Amino acid sequence: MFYTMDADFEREFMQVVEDIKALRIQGATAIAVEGIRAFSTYAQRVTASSYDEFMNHLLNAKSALFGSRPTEPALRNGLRKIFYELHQSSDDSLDSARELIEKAATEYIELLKETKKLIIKIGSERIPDGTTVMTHCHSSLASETIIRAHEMGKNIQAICTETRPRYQGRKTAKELLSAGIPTTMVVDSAMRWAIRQMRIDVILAGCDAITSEGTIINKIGTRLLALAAKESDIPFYILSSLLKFDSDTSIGKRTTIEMRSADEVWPERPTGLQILNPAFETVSREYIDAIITERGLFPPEIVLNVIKEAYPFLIEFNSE
Ligand code: RUB
Repeated sequence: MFYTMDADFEREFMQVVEDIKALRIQGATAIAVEGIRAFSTYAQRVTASSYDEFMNHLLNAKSALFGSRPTEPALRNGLRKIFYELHQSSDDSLDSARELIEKAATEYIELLKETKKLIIKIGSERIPDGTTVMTHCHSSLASETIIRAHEMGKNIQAICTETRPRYQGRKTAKELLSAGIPTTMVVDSAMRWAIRQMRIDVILAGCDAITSEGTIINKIGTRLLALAAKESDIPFYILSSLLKFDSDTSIGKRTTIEMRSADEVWPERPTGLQILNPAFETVSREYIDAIITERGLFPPEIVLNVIKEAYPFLIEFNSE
């Protein structure tokens, strides 16, 4: 794919792509931050004898990142922002292109970090004292929001799911426990049971993608959790930066749901057995009480209007 396959910087870049694919870098926010950082570093180090050759290298790097996790618009939006700004610039010297990329990448990473802080602040306010909070998989936003509520002095108990086949729930359990929060884990198929039996007061889930209809996409099992929450009338909140908007959905495309390897489920499976391992699923807006974003807490129905106002550039990107 690259012209200089043996260069150290290129191997380092491809290592980040592999780490994202293998979930060593996991969760939408971390994927976006590390992916954009790797792209910018690559752009600083790749050599080229012309602007066109430089752009070819960048386009290859962009498509390697685009292909790493197909359900991650926050990463794609950062890359699109960088290319958008490159196209807007009239200066086609390599030095100024590199500078522009570094600046755009840093701004985007800072924006993601800033949105995260605001979401955690709003989300932790929403968790009442003396409650049991449930979450699914590992979302840095959900985990850190629960921890913040605990640090505010609220008496919080947590329930998390195991999250097969890659057990991201263990990461959540370890983080919550080491923050001093009494935590219980259930297997995924016990999520409804837990809601019925364990007096859960509120559910917080993360988000990988937001569509123009206000549907959100998160780890497989999230819709089941939302359905079970509806049945028992438990408030169900999604924590998400609006930078996770999939702008392609506003021109009629559907968000791709990543299908992962059957080996993650059963490496030594019997010959002929087909295993499906979808990584994510949609949750329709009628199951979500509110989305908690950097622009506040509101029902998913109005998400497109809020995104248009907050980040008009996200809407322009759908021409890619
Ligand atoms: C992780 C997952 C998380 C979101 C949000 O899936 O679904 O809830 O990515 O994460 P995977 P964050 O383990 O397959 O990456 O809140 O950290 O952005």
